[in-house]
Amino acid sequence: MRYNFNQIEKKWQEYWAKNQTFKAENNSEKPKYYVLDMFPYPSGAGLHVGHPLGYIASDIYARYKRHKGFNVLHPQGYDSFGLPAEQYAIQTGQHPALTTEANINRYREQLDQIGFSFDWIREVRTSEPDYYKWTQWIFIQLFDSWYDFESEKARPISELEEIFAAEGNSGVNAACDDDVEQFTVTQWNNFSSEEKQKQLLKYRLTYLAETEVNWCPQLGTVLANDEIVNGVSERGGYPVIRKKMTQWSMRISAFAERLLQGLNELDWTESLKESQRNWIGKSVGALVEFKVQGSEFKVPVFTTRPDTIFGVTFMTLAPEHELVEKITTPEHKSEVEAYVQATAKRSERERMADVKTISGVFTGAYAEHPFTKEPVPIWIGDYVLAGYGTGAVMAVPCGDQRDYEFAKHFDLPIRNIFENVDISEEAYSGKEGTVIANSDFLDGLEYKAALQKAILELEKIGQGKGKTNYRLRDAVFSRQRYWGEPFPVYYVEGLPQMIEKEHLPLRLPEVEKYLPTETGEPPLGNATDWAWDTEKNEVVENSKIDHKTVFPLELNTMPGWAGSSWYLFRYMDPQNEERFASEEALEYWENVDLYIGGSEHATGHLLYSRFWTKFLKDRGFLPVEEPFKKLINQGMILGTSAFVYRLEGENKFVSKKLSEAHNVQPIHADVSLVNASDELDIEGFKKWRPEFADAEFVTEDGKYIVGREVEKMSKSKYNVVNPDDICENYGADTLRMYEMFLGPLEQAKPWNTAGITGVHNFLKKLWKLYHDEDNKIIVSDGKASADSLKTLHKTIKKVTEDIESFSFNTSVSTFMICVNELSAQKCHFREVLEPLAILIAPYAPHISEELWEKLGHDTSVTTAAYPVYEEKFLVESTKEYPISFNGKMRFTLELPLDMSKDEIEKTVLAHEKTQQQLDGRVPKKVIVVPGKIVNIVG
Ligand code: ANZ
Repeated sequence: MRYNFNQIEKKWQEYWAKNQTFKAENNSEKPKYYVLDMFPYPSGAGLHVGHPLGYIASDIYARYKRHKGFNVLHPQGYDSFGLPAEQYAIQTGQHPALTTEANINRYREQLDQIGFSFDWIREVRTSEPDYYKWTQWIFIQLFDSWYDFESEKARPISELEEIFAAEGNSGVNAACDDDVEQFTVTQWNNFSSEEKQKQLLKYRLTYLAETEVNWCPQLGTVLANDEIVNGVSERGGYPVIRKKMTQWSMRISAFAERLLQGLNELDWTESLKESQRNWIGKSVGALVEFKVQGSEFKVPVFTTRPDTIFGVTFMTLAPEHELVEKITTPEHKSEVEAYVQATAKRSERERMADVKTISGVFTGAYAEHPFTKEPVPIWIGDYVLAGYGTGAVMAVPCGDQRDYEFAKHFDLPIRNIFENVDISEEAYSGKEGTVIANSDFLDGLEYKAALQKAILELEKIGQGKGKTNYRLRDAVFSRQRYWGEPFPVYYVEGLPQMIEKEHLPLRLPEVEKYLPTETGEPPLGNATDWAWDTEKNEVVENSKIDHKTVFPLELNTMPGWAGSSWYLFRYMDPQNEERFASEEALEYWENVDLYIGGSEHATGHLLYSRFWTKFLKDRGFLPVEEPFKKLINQGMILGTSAFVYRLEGENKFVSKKLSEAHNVQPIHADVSLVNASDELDIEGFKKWRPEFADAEFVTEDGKYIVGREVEKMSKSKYNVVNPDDICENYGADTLRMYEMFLGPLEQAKPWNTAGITGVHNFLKKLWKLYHDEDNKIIVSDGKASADSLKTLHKTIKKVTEDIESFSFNTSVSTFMICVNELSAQKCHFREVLEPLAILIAPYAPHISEELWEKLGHDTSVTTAAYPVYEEKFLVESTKEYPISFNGKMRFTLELPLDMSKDEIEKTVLAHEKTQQQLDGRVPKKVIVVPGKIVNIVG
């Protein structure tokens, strides 16, 4: 074989590892550039060809930036805590650390084969104690902080204590729990230390609270909103119910406005920014207070439409609203209780998604309209969500569709207060109009003016004020799992205490079983040594717990997103034992310049890491406010599944054509058992699964033809293509270029192994340009032709533009055209082939290293400067003149563009073809337009 890719690729992979070619320096004269991939969860299945797509794109860019003179940081690691390893441990009893380690080793082998330019010295693993020590440390910092809306930043909790001791809490504008009560300086000073701790917990950025959570019984854990899809768990598809539990939460809602504003500075796609904006869900409106008739109670509601206050004909509370129990009249009690119980079974998502079912009950109580003082019946209904706004609405059937449907259904009054809104129309919801409600202050006002005026009047009577609301909820941070970061927390009298920094990491204990305990405690409840000795500052046996010096430790662990929220900073200085990263490293690298990963992280990981970054910046631990400056989502690579057709109830398969005439059940066949002409390897298929060993096959012309369908690439669909096989058969350089060639990076595209030979042949052709028939290098030092220089420079121009705009698929085709042209020109000149080897190095790094070495270099091609495009090679120096006789074009003639008029005339007349045309006649006139035409008359 002339182009021996297996040998070449192995050689250079070893060279890069040995020479630490991709080691990034933490200070350098060069400008810095940080390219990051979303690090993988090392699953047992290994990588398929869909996984490396984004890694290849970022690797091309990282390599390109090195050629361009940047000090590039391009690290890789593993998000190695998580559910699958734990579930495997439950099934097999194998420690998750062992399976994780084995999976990581497999991933590493696969990644190494593809020739990535990762700086492996900086590898991080979120499940390693020297990493999670800092995740625990960040948790402690959050516990030690509160959010001040005045200065719009997180501040140390000690400063809040000082404020309380100096002026009480009435002047504090902080993010806090809803049930905070006001206290004076004297009251604060008289609080016991326990009471003080309880008060502070209501302000801390991570806090313990009884919250309504998404509980998944089958998984035995709480899930975050973004871990639930269509009402079931994203992982496993199990039902999720709502349940009250004491949980650690993160006060991310304090950062809502900054998370929203920060988006404006980011170079992310609009669609991604939009999904974060929706998730944050800012609404500007008012808080209006309704008094409950005949009681002390008040119902606050959040509305975006205070202008509709005169259209209120009833109120609706969420069934979970705390007032429901208190205001329901005895006659309605049993009906209300039954309804509350029934709705508890439905998840919030389900309730939001369901716009058809109308259900609710009357509480028997009435509120008083703030202006008209008329009685307003109070209902409960599950279209009102407990977790949004105040969990109660002022219902306006003329302005809100759901209120309208509810009123219709229960025959409640509907009052149109708008001059120009027709509520008999189907979709009038959200329409704005001039108010005509017999109100002395709103009538005649248009929407905006009415809105402002209503708030003003509500403020006057002390029953309302302007309010901005966010849909973003605080994030539940506890999981009832084993394989996650332990909280650095022990409990004294039920109150959480932090373990001091110098005693971290708090290591995950050994347990017998990875399941919850018999009493329903999380798996850490199975550990026999899980108590904190505050004198020795170490973990001791549970039997030593005396609640004097030895205390119980927290049994929950942190969620999957803890470790991934800050990993980008650890890569900057991964071995640091004193700090999560040194100040110098953080100052130098700042944040990620280019981040590539899947779009499924739009609202989870990407929002949480922005939150932690802002927090760490506020507390002076980071110099930047945002983690990822530019972000690209790679599209999914789809698999081409293969189907065989089993006759209903029989162990007999019919070929594709015959399948239409029968009652068949399509079954996935492994794509490795099918050739490029869709023919099934019947014997292989029989061996593949024991139940098919005796199956019969009805063929077409002796062949069993499978059906094909494009689906998500996944192990369960037997359509995965293994990158190892591609590397073995065609080489990593072919794999890299082919993955890019498939189509635009951000689009979904099907994998088709048959297409790979085209790219492979291209690389062989590239090899041939540099070699003779005997596989000897034939590059010479002479002068290349103008054509070859033109080919080279137009390639430099196009490929550079393409890389800069992340259009990698079009660069691959540009390379193909370039190599075709140079081959046709028989160009073997160093002047052209040397720059070409550098140009292609980011895409096909192994072959270009080999060619570079053969060209006589003793340093890696990665150190070579990127070729510079020169316009002059593209400028035409000659012109193909059409030569006409009496206006008729007869032939063309190539002449230099700088020839004078006279010279052109002489040259044309002297040409033999002109002589032939004239056939002895003397032309009357010769018209020459330089750079355009020559016309001979006569
Ligand atoms: C009266 C009104 C009149 C409303 C009108 C709308 C139109 P966004 O924009 O999503 O913030 N709402 C408030 N809290 C709710 C809850 N917990 N569950 C369900 N709906 C709730 O929507 C705010 C609007 O949604 C509020 O304004 C309230 O209905 C409703 F012509 O109040 B509105």
